[in-house]
Amino acid sequence: MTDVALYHWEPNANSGKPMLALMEKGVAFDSHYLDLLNFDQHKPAYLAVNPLGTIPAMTHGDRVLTESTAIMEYVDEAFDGPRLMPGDPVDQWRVRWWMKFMDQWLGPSFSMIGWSIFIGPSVRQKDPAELEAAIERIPMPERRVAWRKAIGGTFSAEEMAESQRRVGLGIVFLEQALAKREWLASDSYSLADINGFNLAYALPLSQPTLSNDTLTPNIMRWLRAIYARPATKACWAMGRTPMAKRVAILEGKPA
Ligand SMILES: N[C@@H](CCC(=O)N[C@@H](CS)C(=O)NCC(=O)O)C(=O)O
Repeated sequence: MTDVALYHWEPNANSGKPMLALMEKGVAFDSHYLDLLNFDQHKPAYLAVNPLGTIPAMTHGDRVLTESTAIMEYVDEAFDGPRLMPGDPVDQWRVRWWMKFMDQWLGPSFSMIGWSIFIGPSVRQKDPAELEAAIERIPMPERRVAWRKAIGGTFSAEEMAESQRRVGLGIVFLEQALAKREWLASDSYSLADINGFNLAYALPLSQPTLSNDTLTPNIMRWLRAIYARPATKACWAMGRTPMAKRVAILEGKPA
């Protein structure tokens, strides 16, 4: 019996953050898989949980919690299990620095590339009238814009180039930080690592010329170490799409 329910899509980006935090803490939860490619997140049953129609959302008893990073912090505070926020104030600052950097600056760029190469091509063959009706049901205007661009393949060359530039710079920042310490923000595994893994787990596949064993050995070491954790393995085993299955690249031995 659990009074925790998580509404999520794949172990990836925002959905994967609370999934992995809950699993690291050993918190049992009822998993409600929403198929983002089938627009489940805009259907009345889910809008009753999160009227914004974005995933993830978590319920704990009668509390409804949204925003993936804030949910992770709640999970760490509200439940027993290994601490995912370090105790030292400077380490805490570094965890929050990375999470802000990833959520506000780097994550949206990974997301634009993912929506352009995976989400759009995965749905655009559906009936155009059905797609238009599905888009009209999206509560947030900015999400309607993202869906239209993904389906139409109309992210501009400038915005795609800017996203690629940010991803390239993010890889440099990650490699520099991971050359200094074992984990991203402190000497212990933390929410920053969970956040980062959700963005970066497929880097050696998605950005092979920028991230590989030769150019970014510390990122590769870090990704493999996170994927070797039992909670990560169990979490990514919940993936249903080819996107989450890309994590298998981390099973290979270093070159
Ligand atoms: N800032 C929010 C963003 C949530 C969000 O936009 N999630 C995406 C999936 S990663 C989503 O729900 N997209 C569905 C849609 O736009 O229809 C969070 O971190 O939870």
